[in-house]
Amino acid sequence: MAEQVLLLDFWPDPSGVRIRVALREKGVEYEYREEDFQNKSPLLLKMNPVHEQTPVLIHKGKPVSESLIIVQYIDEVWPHKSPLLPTDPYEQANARFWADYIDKKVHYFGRSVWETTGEAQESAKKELIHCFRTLKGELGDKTYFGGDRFGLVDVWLIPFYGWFYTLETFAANFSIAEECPKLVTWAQRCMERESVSKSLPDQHKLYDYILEHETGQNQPHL
Ligand SMILES: N[C@@H](CCC(=O)N[C@@H](CS)C(=O)NCC(=O)O)C(=O)O
Repeated sequence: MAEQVLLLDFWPDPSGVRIRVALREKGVEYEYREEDFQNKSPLLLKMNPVHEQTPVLIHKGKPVSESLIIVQYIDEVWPHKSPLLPTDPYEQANARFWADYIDKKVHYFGRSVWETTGEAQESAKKELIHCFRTLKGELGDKTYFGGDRFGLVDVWLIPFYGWFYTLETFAANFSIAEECPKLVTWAQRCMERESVSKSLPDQHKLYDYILEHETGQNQPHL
């Protein structure tokens, strides 16, 4: 492997999905190594001693951690194919704003849907739909959040498309396609990209994982 790119990852993790998508968009060959959080590898502990978390990208022996930092690093190291971040500083700040929004809101309320029941779940569903509608407003009539080009915000949001089946199964009377058809159309468009379809975990496998692990204690939280 000419570039010596190794990804320490955990298959259901949306942060890891982003790195896989970004590397595939760039056509970067990489070695994938799955982590076991019950028994973290010495390499993970050495490469990310501060957080001891995946994803970690190890490039030429040097580690880069935190998904937003990793994706920006990938964009800078392999700038020629499919730029993911806009070059204009304002547009770049705007893309980072939406990535931050997705991390804080979509991730949080998405998990709340399967972690709660009753009124709390109803409230999480409403908040999540509000987030999706807000994002739909940002997408507008564009092909991608990045305009004609698939970019950072698309990379940030698309892993959650893999959660839709789980969310709709955990919560009764919940159809994201009915609530936000435009967002589902955008996601389906993204899924036509090999970088995305090859990187997202199977939705049923993800549901089984969440059902088994994410409602208990002491498990890694997605
Ligand atoms: N802010 C980090 C979050 C990474 C993260 O949450 N990783 C989880 C994946 S499940 C993890 O490593 N959990 C194991 C642990 O915290 O011990 C990023 O964006 O890369």
